[in-house]
Amino acid sequence: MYKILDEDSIRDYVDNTKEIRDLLLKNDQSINELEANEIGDGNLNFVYILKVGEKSIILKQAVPYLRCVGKEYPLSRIRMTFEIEALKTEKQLCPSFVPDIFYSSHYMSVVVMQNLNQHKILRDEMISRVQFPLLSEHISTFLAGTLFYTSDFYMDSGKKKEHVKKFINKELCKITEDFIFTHPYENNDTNEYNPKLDLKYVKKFREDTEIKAAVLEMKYKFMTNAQALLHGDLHTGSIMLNQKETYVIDPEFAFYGPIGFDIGIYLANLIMNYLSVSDEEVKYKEYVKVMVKETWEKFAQKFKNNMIENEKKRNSLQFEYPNGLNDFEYFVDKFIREIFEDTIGFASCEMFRRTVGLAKVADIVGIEDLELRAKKEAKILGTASLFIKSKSKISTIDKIISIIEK
Ligand code: SR1
Ligand code: MG
Repeated sequence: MYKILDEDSIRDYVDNTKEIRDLLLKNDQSINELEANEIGDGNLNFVYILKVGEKSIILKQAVPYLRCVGKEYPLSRIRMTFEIEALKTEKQLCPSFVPDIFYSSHYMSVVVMQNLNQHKILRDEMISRVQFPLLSEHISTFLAGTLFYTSDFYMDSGKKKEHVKKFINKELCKITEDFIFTHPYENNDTNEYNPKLDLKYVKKFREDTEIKAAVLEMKYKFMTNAQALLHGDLHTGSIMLNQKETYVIDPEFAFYGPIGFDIGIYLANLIMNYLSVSDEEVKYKEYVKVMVKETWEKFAQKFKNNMIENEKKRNSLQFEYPNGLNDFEYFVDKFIREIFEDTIGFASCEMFRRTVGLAKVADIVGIEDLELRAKKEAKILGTASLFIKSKSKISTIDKIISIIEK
């Protein structure tokens, strides 16, 4: 039977669940040796570190409500099933970027996994201005791998459709539809504003027909374009890393959606960090710009390589072209161009919602001087407006960089 765990009751649960007990305790060891601490700081779930001596693991449990709002916002626990299934799929495709999963229980909405205690959350590290030279190499491999190998370009047509069905993640998609693509563009009780942010900036994008139409276009793509299995919430709080390794965690929002969504969310979070930093921090700002550029360019190159190599081996989607692989390459370049435009569109929506919506980013809300924070927020709104209005005309990542520099 399902039961919400806490730091006390988790002891009994571990003692009675052999698979978990065996990970931490020898037969003759008492459960009293177990230390359990809740460390979750996310919006949805509870996360415990379970420790016995030198051994430690992470146990994550979904509760039947949205943690950041409270019990008055019910949310079914099925999200943990999506997280477990997404972790398993991602682990198969990109083993070095996904934590080891030791145990999972759908009925307890629990997953037990590797404790990444040698790694830190990317967002916190960016706020502390720590640089990771390997990050764009790692994230671009993860993105190109998960997004290509779960798409129709690689999967058997029937199996891909089965996969789409398996990942119909209705409730969490609805959260994204509401909190990224709807509420921030209207007067809604869930929106939250910095009191020092001049509401003329909010009014400006809310009353701009071109922006509203473009946001609607992105929302519709999010709802209908089942291109690949997405992580679904790839912000910098969903990445843990050190100087050698990078892990992508928390895929409870996973579903089949548009490829540009994951890339756009990630780049938007890098860009918001960039815009939060003062102009004096020249070297750090240079590093973030390089990350934005490299992530896109490496992703595009790796995705293209995956497409071409696959095309050489088999013919799932393809047919005979007059000029062989050259024609296929023309198609691939055009397709990647479309992903780029979507990436810009989704990045803009993430920047709008993290500024005026319910869920904020610590890079910005951590700025204690509210006047200064408001200046940064106005900049984010202005940049997002420019991005979304000109997404069809921005043809290179260098143009994105030159916009954020200004
Ligand atoms: C209302 S839940 C807010 C956000 O938390 C998650 O991390 C997702 O980003 C979601 O939109
Ligand atoms: Mg999360």
